[in-house]
Amino acid sequence: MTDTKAMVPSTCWECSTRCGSLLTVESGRVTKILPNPDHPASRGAFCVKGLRGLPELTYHSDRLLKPLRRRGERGGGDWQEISWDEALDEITERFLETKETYGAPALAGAVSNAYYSRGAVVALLMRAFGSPNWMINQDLCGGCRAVSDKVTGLAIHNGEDIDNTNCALIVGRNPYAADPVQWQALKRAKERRAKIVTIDPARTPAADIADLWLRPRPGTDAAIAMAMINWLIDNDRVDHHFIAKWTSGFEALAERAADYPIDRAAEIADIPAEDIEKAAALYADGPSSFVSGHGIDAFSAGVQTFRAFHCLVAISGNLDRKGGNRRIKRPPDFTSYADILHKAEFRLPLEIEKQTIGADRFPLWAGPDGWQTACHNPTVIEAMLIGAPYPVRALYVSGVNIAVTYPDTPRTIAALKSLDFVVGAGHLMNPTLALCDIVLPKTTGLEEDEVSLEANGPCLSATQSAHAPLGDARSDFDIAAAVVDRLEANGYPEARTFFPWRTKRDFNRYLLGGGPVTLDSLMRKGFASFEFVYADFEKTGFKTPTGKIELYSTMLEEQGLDPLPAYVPVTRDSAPAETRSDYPLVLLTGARERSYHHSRFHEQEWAQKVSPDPWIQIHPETAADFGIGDKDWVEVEIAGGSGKCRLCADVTENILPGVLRTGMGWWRPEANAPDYGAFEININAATSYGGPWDPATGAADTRGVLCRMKRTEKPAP
Ligand SMILES: Nc1nc2c(c(=O)[nH]1)N[C@H]1C(S)=C(S)[C@@H](COP(=O)(O)OP(=O)(O)OC[C@H]3O[C@@H](n4cnc5c(=O)[nH]c(N)nc54)[C@H](O)[C@@H]3O)O[C@H]1N2
Ligand SMILES: Nc1nc2c(c(=O)[nH]1)N[C@H]1C(S)=C(S)[C@@H](COP(=O)(O)OP(=O)(O)OC[C@H]3O[C@@H](n4cnc5c(=O)[nH]c(N)nc54)[C@H](O)[C@@H]3O)O[C@H]1N2
Ligand code: SF4
Ligand SMILES: [Mo]
Repeated sequence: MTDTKAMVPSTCWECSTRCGSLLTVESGRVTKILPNPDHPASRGAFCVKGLRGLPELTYHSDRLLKPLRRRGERGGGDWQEISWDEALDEITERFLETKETYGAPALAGAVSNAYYSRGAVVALLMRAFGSPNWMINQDLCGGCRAVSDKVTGLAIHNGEDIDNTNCALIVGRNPYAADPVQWQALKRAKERRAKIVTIDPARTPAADIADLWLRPRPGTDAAIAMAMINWLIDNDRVDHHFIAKWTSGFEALAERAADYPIDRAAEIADIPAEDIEKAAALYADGPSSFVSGHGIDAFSAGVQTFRAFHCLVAISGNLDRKGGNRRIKRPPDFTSYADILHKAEFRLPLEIEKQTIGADRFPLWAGPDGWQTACHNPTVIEAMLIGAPYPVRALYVSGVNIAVTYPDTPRTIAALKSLDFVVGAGHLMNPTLALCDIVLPKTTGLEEDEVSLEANGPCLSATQSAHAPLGDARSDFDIAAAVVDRLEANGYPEARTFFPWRTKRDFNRYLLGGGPVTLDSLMRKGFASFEFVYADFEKTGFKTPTGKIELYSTMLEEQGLDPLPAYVPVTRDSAPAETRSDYPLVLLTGARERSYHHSRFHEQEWAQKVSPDPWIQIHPETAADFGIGDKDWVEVEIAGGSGKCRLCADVTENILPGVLRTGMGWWRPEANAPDYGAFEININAATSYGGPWDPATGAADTRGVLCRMKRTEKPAP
């Protein structure tokens, strides 16, 4: 432990923005966190979750500091402290028992966010047991854009070059709440008079700063993008040189886009035709940067929607151009967490990977050729409950609160309860950990080292431990490494293949490889810039079957899917008339708030003060129609959903009439275990995970769904 005062440069990892930080450490505690103005990606941007959320979580009086074993029935809340040896022995033994009885694929992992080490660590731990099954929450997050990006060949993940752009096209993104780095860059762009075009059914700060705000019917953005493509082609505003040299399928795209004259798109999206034309003209002036968000991802037409925008980026010549959308840059020899998942030396035999749940139906998403090789989550939940396509009987959960953040909470909780053995790693008791047999105490972002590649900047970042872990907390890496040691000792030497590193330091060194940045120099500064060039495809080409940007996607075609982008009519438009009259409203979920990160920080008093209740935005006309006043509580039900949720009305013109908009991730740490309000104020208690699913990713509709509401009482505290 450090006794004297020290300053540690680090990187906040409470969200994937990953802002550079400066930690003041006194007597073994972090006493102050400041933004690091020198960090090339975040440039001094920061948020309250990093400033207050992280230290208050780390030093919280209820923090989990010892491994726990359930006593009595699952979810009964009776826990016994045990040693790490007992916990790790039991986990290894019970997982091996399940493997013996049902086969290795009966073991599954669940984790969030593949841009942290824990994603790769959980996948490799499952592989060490011989199971290809692990769930990641990206089908609910950025999965549709990632698959569209991959099949089109762009590789632009988060590469918006806002500081050099003339026009930011913000679609389904609320950077004010979601990403302070992006928000600051947009404000700088505004100051130097770059144009801002925002497409969002809701009025957000990004709509307020926009030169042009398009307010479409939810889920209709693809029609707008197709009309913009058509306008660019008709008005000869495309980049002919780029198209001829670097793309395939332009003629076919042009023909398809001709189906979307501006008037037709305006009608589909219910916005003025001249606004689409203005948007196309502003974007065509360029260089333009497409700033996309979750508002057009995570729904059953997410891939096609992104395909339309991605083709727009390509034909306008904005790919990897200064001020456009930069491709992912990396230092030589660097291995990312996603690379590890695909590297030959860490793979299971093909016939086993083919058994990954969901690989048969969504091969671009799940299994050996899938974007991250993970499972199709709703099908895994189903397998837990009904034993088909085969039984899944044991689960390792780390860094994801699935009882709150997966759609259809009642079904997720039933699935967790049905399992033979569940282990979870985390920081505080929550509705998911409450249903575990063993709970493991996890280190926080102040107690662990991590290396990450930042698309912004671009640069490498280092998170570093400011002090030794509190109590007996351990990192995800150390937990997995200790289980792999036990597997090896128990006669499974092959387990080591998937986890060759003994310490996280070895692992971090492995990521940096023989490149120009050493771990010591990275840690000393907290970040490292590296050289990069724009238009790198001139040297490398594109990683698609044709080696070109595939406006016409051969990978989608091979799967029997539409190789050209299109507007796929929103699911609700084809619902039976009876359903539409029973559920007359449209619901958007997932609006971000600055004080919470999904289900995180709800235990903290400051956050509860900033945002005490889960809100739902309702237009004044809609509120009047339903007899609902501001701050009334309403009960919401979703067509095809399996439950209800209570939310507090925010009557506001910021949302369209007939559309309701709410957040997600609500529970109350102070409420009764094991549910902690997960059935009451959590929108996922009302959503469905059961499809329709995006045909490429299997993503379910988390927005744009039919719902109904009525006045209700405030839930008891
Ligand atoms: N403070 C905070 N920051 C976060 C998070 C958090 O929980 N808290 N979560 C992080 C994570 S994991 C993610 S994925 C990001 C998500 O952050 P964003 O990408 O910004 O996504 P959302 O807030 O879900 O939605 C953005 C906007 O899309 C709009 N929208 C909804 N439906 C449609 C539609 O059909 N068309 C269009 N054009 N717009 C639509 C919504 O009204 C909303 O304003 O935020 C990250 N940052
Ligand atoms: N209806 C609806 N559902 C949604 C969304 C929506 O918009 N609408 N958004 C979706 C999106 S975009 C996302 S990203 C998901 C988010 O879903 P989750 O990832 O489940 O969200 P968090 O609340 O951030 O939960 C993370 C959990 O991991 C723990 N944790 C944090 N860091 C670590 C770590 O380093 N190691 C370990 N072991 N644990 C850690 C935290 O304590 C917390 O309990 O939710 C999705 N669900
Ligand atoms: S935006 Fe906030 S929570 Fe996310 S990395 Fe930056 S400081 Fe941390
Ligand atoms: Mo997300």
